[in-house]
Amino acid sequence: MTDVNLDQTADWKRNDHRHYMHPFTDHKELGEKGGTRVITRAEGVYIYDSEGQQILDGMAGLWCVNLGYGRQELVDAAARQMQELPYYNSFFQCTHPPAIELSQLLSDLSPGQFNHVFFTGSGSEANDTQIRLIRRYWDLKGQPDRMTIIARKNAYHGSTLGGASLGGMSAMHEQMVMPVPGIEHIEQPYPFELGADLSPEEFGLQQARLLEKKIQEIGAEKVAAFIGEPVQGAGGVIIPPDSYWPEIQRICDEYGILLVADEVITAFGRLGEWFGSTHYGIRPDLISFAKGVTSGYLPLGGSLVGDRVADVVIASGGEFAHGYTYSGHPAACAVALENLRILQREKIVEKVKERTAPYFNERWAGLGDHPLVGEARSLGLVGAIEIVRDKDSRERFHKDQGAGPRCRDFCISNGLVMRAVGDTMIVSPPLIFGKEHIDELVEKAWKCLDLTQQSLESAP
Ligand code: PXG
Repeated sequence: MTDVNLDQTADWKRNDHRHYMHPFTDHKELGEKGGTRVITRAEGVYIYDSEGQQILDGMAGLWCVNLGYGRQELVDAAARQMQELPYYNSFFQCTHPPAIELSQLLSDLSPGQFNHVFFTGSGSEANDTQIRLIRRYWDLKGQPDRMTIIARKNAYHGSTLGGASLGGMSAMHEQMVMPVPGIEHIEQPYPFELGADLSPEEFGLQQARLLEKKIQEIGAEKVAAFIGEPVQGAGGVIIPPDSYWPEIQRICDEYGILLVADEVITAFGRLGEWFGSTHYGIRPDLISFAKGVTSGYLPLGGSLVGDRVADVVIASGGEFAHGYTYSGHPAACAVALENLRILQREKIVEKVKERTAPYFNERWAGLGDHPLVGEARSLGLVGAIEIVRDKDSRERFHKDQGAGPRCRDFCISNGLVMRAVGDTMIVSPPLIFGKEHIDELVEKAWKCLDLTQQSLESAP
């Protein structure tokens, strides 16, 4: 049990407010609302704050702590590696065992066309790497005019200049003086928001064909690649209809453009497969990964480079002028190796597919009966609920009423982390969730929806 020291907590909060600039945070508003919650420790699927509250982590940290907290093997792997070789680079004709072994294991675990890995420190850097690889590929192919990368609105591909430019977050674009040129966005496959009365099958095809339309508009000879998350995570767990991805694959094949799957969230078991691409039956040329590769214990990301690209970028010779100090960091690679071996040894991906996800999907769907819920959707171990004023018309609450943020605040004060994306509530629990955790998650979510409804009625 954490020692509860309220003076220390007040001190932390004060200094946090004074000195610590948080990611994606309105500090003025945060200060007015009483500041941050100080998380001091975690165990299994629970986090604990400095005031002694136990909170069920429905988000696996930030979509990453897939094995849960407190896995001693991961701690030992990091400590052993730090003792032996805490750092060395892979530039200048050097390498080291953890990076070699991890690239070999990732090649074994990924679909057959992947035999090379480029390591980065994060998902954003992984997507920046994809931009560099795509441009290098088309240059070497003698088609340098293939410059445009097509991405989607409301996609999240990171916060570096490249990642944010690929992403389709308008709030981020508004703050960017210089987005990377040559990136175009098409509308997303979001059935609840945009599907109107089309069948899921029809809507999926319609949204995929926006890619074809865009390619024709730009001119196929100028299009380099399409990038998408198999399931959009930060955008609100947007699960495309089954017809969507096969049609995207058909279009990429027909026009010869590269397909990039951003699997920063969906890789390593999240959708019940090692890669989300496998769930949707697509054959990407490049895959971005991060987060779950180390269960978040140390930062690591990368690009899986498919043979189509590797055969050109590597085999043509010449230097690929790209790399980071921490590309293939030994301690991060050692943790990733141990993390992936645990997933293999304990058959966690198989368990998610056969047991955990089916139970989660069934219980989560039950939230659709709540009067405030317009839709409860899930796939594998990601889920979303849409808060609405009217179930039939899907009418939303007024933005100023902040229905989603209210619900999120009720959740955390009732011991549950559930994120709000506008009025869409989302979860992505650790893959080690048991039935009892799913029951606790769903029961707390229902209770907090009740509290949200009461509060919207009493103070709209
Ligand atoms: N691609 C995807 C699909 C992601 O979800 C990134 C790239 C960038 O990864 P890094 O490691 O650079 O953060 C992400 C990250 C949220 C939230 O609010 C989601 C992410 C990051 C921060 C916040 O859900 N995803």
